[in-house]
Amino acid sequence: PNSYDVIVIGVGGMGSAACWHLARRGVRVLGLERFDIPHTMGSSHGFNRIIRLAYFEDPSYVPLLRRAYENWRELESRFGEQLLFITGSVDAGPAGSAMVEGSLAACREHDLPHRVLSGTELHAVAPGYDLPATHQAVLQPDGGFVSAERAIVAHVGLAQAAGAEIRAREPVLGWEPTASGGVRVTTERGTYEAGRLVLSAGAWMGEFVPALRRVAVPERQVLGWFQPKEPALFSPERFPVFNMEAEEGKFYGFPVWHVPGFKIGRWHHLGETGAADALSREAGPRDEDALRPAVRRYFPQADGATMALRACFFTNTPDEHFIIDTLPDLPQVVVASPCSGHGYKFCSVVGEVLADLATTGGSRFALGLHALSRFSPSETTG
Ligand code: PYC
Repeated sequence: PNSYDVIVIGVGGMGSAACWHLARRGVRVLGLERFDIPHTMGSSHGFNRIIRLAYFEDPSYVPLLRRAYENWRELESRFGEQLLFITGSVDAGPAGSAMVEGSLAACREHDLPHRVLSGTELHAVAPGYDLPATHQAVLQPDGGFVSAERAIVAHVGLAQAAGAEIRAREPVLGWEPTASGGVRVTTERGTYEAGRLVLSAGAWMGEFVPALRRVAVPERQVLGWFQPKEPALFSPERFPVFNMEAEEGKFYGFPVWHVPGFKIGRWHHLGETGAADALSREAGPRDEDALRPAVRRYFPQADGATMALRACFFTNTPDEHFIIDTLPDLPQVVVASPCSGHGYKFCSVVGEVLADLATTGGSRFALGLHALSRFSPSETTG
């Protein structure tokens, strides 16, 4: 009793996917979640998250992305509900900007279909956009969004059907390695043992691994939804998801879906970092002020009444690449902090990678970009 092959701490986007990929292999898995499943306290709420193939952050994400698309498709067919919505994606900014150049580099290196449009040309194709004529936009047809909250429900439901035990509202108090090379996890309700531990605790990562406190830093983020004057211009059929660099900051956004508003966020919003439980989850006029000028200038047809505002978390590494690794002296502990604001789309493949690391110690994907060894000792010590 109370003994498993793998315990997963944190059943959000990544943890739920890990539970499914472990359970489907016949692994005895326990998933522990401190909040509800799904919940609105972490990094996966607000209905949807962008997925895109022309990865401006680094072309080496593209193989992981290709597998992520395959796994999302498999998940939605097993779950019986559409989870992946293809709208095309736009990466825009002044010619020569990092986003445009990075997106083009990924397209060239991986031979991705794409078009490069001026702001005026983009407006002709997608009239919800009103970018300056001098801006460039890389339009890639495979981009879109994932139904993020429903995908957690899908992963958990399939994991349970395959035998996983998932416990919500059970905060973990701590974990320790055992003499036999496994782990012991203590919660508010009991003590459990397992051969392996997967830590996918999002913004609470540093509380479970103090060495990660400086390389997995929670940041408050706010999403806003604004009523379009002409909603048809912002429908998923006519409005590709976007990331853009502008004078006012870096923004990202979505067509109207599940809320009667065009959805927009600003990367690193107001720069508020701190411990997860200390960051406010309220959202108000200051947050709207950070978003409204970009709506007015670049999406004037969406500059209507505020429909909703929601705070959530990024968990940032210094280079904004992920952490997917085992702990240096504890190979039985897999740590996953694949966020830095752009991780959700990868849940379907990261769950598989975490299951590989927990069962075989390796992965068929090149994970060097996401290794803990890239941080200097001063970043990962007390
Ligand atoms: O991955 O496109 C993305 C994204 C934008 C903002 C946060 N994540």
